[in-house]
Amino acid sequence: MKLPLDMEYIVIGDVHGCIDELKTLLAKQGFFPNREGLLQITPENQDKSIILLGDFIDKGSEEKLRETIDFIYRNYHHLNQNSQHLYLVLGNHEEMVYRYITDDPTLNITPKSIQSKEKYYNTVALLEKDILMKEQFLELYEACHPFLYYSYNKDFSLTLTHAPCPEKYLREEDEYSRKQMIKCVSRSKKPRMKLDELIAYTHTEAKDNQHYHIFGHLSQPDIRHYKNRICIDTSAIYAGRLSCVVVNKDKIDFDSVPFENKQQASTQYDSKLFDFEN
Ligand SMILES: [Mn+2]
Repeated sequence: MKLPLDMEYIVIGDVHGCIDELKTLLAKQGFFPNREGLLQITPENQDKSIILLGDFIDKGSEEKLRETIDFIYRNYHHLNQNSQHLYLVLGNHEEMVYRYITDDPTLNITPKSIQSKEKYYNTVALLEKDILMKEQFLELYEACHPFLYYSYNKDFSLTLTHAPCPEKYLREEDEYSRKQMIKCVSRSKKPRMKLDELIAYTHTEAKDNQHYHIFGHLSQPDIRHYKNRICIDTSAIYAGRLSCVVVNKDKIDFDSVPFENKQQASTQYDSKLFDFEN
C-alpha cells in the first residue's frame, strides 16, 4: 500500500487504550474534535493524515478500550469520506483478538491460552458482550494494512509496520512475511536475552540512509533510533509517553505526550533496543 506524497503524515505508536493521550497528541498536531468527538478537517490540517501503527486495543481499562474503539471507528468513517485522512496498520493485538472472536480453528485453546486471553487480550471480553462494538472492531480489522509505504524519492522512503522484522520480509505480500511484519519473536520465551541479541537484525541490517523502517511493538523508555531504524512505542500504557513521527515531504520529526493517569497503568518493560555504544 503506497501512501500519497502530497500529504503530511502523523504516525502514532502503540495506543493500547490510551484514548486521552491519543486525543491530546492529535490536538497538538492540529486535529480537534467537535462535540460528537469527530475530528474536524480545517484549512490548517486538510493536508495531514493520521496513521495508527497497530495495537490500539488491549492492556487499557475496559472503559478506555471502549472509548478507543468507538473513537477510531467513528473517525475512520468521518475522516475518510472524501479523501483518506486516517490509516490503520495491523498489530499483533488486533490480529490475536480477531482470531479469538472469530473462533479461529487454528487457535489451540488450552488453560494457558484462556489465561493469556484474559490477561493480555482483555479486549476479547468486551467484544464478547458488546455485539455492536464487535462489529465495529471487525470492520476496523478489515481496514488494517500489514504495512504502509511512503516513497518520496530515490533517497527518502519510509516503510511502516507494527513490529520490527528482517529486511527480506518487508513489503512482501505472502502470508509468512505478513506475519513477520505484525509480530516478531517474543522475549517471553527467552526472558534473560537482551532485545539486541534476540532480534539482532534490527541493528545488523540497519543502514546509514534515509530509507527508514519505522515500527512500534517493543515498549521502550523513549524513541529508539539507530541509523534507518526507528521504534516509536514509548510505553504510553506503562505510564510512559504516546509518541508520533511526523513526516513532511523528505523530513521527519517527533512529538509525544505523557500518560495522563486517567486509568491504571500496566507494568512491564521490554528490554531497551539499540542499547549499545555506537
Ligand atoms: Mn505489539
